[in-house]
Amino acid sequence: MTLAPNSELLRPILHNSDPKTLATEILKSLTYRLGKDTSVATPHDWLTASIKVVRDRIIERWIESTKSAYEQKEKRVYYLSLEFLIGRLMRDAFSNIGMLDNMREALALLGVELDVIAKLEPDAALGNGGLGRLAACFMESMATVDVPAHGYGIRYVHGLFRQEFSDGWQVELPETWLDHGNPWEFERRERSFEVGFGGTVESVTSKDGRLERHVWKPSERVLAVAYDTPVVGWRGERVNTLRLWSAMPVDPILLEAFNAGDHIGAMRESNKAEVLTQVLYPADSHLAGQELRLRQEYFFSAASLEDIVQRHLSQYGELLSLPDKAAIHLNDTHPAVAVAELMRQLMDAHGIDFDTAWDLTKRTFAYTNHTLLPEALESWPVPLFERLLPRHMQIVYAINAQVLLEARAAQKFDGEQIGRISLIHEGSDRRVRMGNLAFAGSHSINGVSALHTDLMKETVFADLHRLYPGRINNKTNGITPRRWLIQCNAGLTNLAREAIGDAFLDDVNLLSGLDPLADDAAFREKFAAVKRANKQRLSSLVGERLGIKVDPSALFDIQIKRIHEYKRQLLNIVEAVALYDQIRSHPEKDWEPRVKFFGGKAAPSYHNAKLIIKLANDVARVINRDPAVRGLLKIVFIPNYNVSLAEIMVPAADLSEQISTAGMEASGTGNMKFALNGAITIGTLDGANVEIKERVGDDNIVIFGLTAAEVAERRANGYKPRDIIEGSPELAQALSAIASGVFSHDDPDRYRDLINGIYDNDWFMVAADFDAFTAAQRKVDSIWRNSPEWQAKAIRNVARVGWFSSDRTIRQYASEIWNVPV
Ligand code: 26W
Repeated sequence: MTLAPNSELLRPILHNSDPKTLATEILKSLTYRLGKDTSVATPHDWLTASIKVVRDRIIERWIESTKSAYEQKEKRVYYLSLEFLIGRLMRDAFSNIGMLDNMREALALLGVELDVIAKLEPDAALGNGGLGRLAACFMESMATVDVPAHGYGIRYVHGLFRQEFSDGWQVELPETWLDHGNPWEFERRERSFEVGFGGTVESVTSKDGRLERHVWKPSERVLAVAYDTPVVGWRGERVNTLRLWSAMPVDPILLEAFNAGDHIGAMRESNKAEVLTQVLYPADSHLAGQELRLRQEYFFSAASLEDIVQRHLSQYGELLSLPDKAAIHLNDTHPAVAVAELMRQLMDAHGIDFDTAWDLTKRTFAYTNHTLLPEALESWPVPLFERLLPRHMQIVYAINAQVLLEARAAQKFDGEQIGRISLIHEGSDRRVRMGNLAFAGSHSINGVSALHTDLMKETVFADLHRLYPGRINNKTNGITPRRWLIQCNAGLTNLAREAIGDAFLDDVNLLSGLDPLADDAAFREKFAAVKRANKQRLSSLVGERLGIKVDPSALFDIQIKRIHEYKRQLLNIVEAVALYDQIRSHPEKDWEPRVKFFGGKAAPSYHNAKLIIKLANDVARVINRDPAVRGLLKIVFIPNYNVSLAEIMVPAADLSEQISTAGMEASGTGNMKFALNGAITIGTLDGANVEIKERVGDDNIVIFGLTAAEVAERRANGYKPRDIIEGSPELAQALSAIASGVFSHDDPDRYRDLINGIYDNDWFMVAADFDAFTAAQRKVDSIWRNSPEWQAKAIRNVARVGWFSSDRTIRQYASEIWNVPV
C-alpha cells in the first residue's frame, strides 16, 4: 500500500512518545480538554485524558488510511452488523499502536496507575454474544491485514443488560456505558441522513402513460447521525472506521403544536425518534416479531447505504462500478433489508432499471449465516413489513417474481420446493423470509465452520443451494490474537517470546514453534506457572466479588457463553450433581479437586434458560457448603459475564466446555480462545470443535457424544429418552434428585417441569449424551492426574491453533468473497 505523500512527515509525531512527553501531554489534555487540574481530577478524568492523548496519535494514521483508500481508488469493505461486542478499547488501542508500556510509565510519573484506570473504562456491550464479538474481532483484523473497511451499526445508548443474581435468579439491570461520555468517538452531525417509515408509494408516469418511477412518501422521518470510532490494527498500520448511527428527531420540537399550547405533545415526536437507538435487543435466538426491531434494522441499513452510495458517487460519479469498489457484507440477516434498500436507491433515486439494479446488488452483497436454529431465522409478517416499508414490500415482490421465474425455468423443483425458495412464506400467516432475501441478493453466502456450512447446504438453504449452486462457501470463524492472547495473557505471551522469539506476534501461526517444547520438562513447568498465576488472578476476583474461596491448584473447568438449551449448561450441571453423589458415596476414591465455573446471560424472556441459571446457583449453594465434599468440587457462577470477564476467565481455564448438541452450534469462538490460552477442550463434534480437533490432534482434545448425523438419525427414528434414563443409574439418580427438590427445599417443584422435559422429549439430547459425557470427564481426570501429560497437551493446543486467527479468516473473506487484495 502506498501511503499519502505527507505520511512521512507525520511519523515523527507518532514516534515522539517517550513517557515524559506523554506525561506532559496527559496533563495538557486534562487541562485543556477536560478543564480540570490535578487536584480535582477523578480517576475517570485521568482515563479520558489518557485516551485522548493516544487517540490523537491514532487520528494521524486514520486520516492517512482514509486518504490513501481514496487516492488509490481502493475497493472498500462495508461490514453491516446490528451488533459489535467490542468490550474495552483502551488496552487494545494502546497496545496495537505500541504505546502501552510508555503510557503506563507516563501515568506512573503522574502518580496514576494505568491498570487501575483501565478498569474504569466501560465494557461496550453492543452485542449479545458470538456474532457481535466476531464483528469486533473482524474489525480489528481488517485493520491489521490492511483491508480498507467501515463497520456500520447502531450506537445503542443501552447495550446488553447488566446481570445480577437475586437469590440465585437472574435480574436484568440497564447498562449505561455512556454515563461518562465516550472519549473514543467523534460525533459527525454533518454526516446525517433522513430515514423514512410508513406512508405511501406513488407511481410517476410519463406523458404517454408509461410507468417511469416510484416515489415513496414516508409518513415518518428520523435523522440518522453518525458517530465514528477509529479502529486501529496491530502495529497501527491501518486505522479503519466503526460508524454507529444514532437516531434523532428531524424536527426536535413541533413549534406549531408548542405555540398552540400542546407543550408535551410538541416534544413527543422527538422522543419517538430517539427510542429507535435506545436499547439493544437482548435476544440471541428469538424475536417475537417486534416492530421496533424491524425499525432498527431498516434504520441502520438505510443510513449505511445512503452513506455508501454517496461516497461512491462523490468519488466515481456513477453507480455502475459500485460492485468493483464496494463489498457490502451482511452479518446475518439482521441487515437483510439492505438488499431491498439498495434496489430502491438505485431504481427510485438514480433511475437505474430493475435488471441492472439487481445485477449490481447481487455483485455487491455477501451474506454470512450464523445459525440454523429455526426460531432464529428472521421473518417478518407481511402486513407489518408493508405498513412500515411499503416501497420495499413492492421490491421484495419484484425480486421474488424474478427468483421464482428462475426456479421454474430450472425445471428441477416441485411445488413444495418452489414454496421453500419463495421469499414469502405463504399461508394464513404470510411472512417475508429474510434469509431467502439475503441469499437471493448476494453472490456469496457463507457458513462459519465446515460442518455448519455443510448442514446449511443440506437443511435451511437446500433448495436455494440447488437453484444457485456455487454461492454457498465456508469461512471458519476466527478470533483476534491481540485481544485473546497478547493482551489477556501477558504471562503466556512473554513465555512464548522468551522461548521462540517475537515473530509470532505478527503471525500467530508461528506459535507452532512451541510444539516441540511440549516434551521439555523445564518449559512445561514454566507454562504451568503461568497458568497458575492466571488461575490465582481469577481466584482473587471470585474471592473479592463473591466471597467464595477457590483453590488455584484445583482443575478449573469453565463454561462461559450465552445460556441456551442447545449449549447444554444443563448437561454440565446434571453431571456435577452426579459427581457430587459419587464423591459422597465413594469417599475412598481418589477424586481430583475441581472448580466448575459458569458465566453467561439468559435472554430475559427465555424461561428455561433463566431456570437453568437458578439451578446452577441452587446446586452450587448445596455442594459448596457440604462438608462431605471436602472441597473436592465447587461450583461458581460469576454474574454479568462480558468481554472483560472473559479476558480474565479464558487464560485461567484448564478445561474448556464446548458441549452443544451436535449440529446446533454454528461454530463457537470461545472454543478457539480457550485453546489458544492452553486449555484442553471437552466437546462434541459440533461447529468449529471439529476443526480444532483436526488441528490439535485427537490426543489433545476430549471428544464425546453423538455426531450431528446421529442426532438427526435419533430424532427421525423416535428417540426415547426415558429408556436411556432408566438404563443409566447415575443419570436417573441425578435427575430425580433435582426434580424432587434436593436443591430447592424452599420450592421442591421448581425443577419438575424442566426435568420432565428431559424424560418426555429431550430435544437437546441431554440423556443420550450423558454417559459419554461422564466417561469423558473421568478421562479428563485421569489426564489431569498426570501433570506433565496434561501440560504437554495444553502446550500443543497453544502451538496448533494459530490457524483460528481472525486474520486468516479475514484474508479468506478478502480474497474469496470481497475480491480485495491482501
Ligand atoms: C433474531 C434474533 C437473533 C439474534 C442473534 C438471532 C440470532 C442471533 C445470532 C445469529 C446468534 C449468534 O450470535 N450466533 C453465533 O454466531 C457465532 C459467530 O459466528 C458462532 O460462533 C456461534 O456458534 C453462533 O451461535
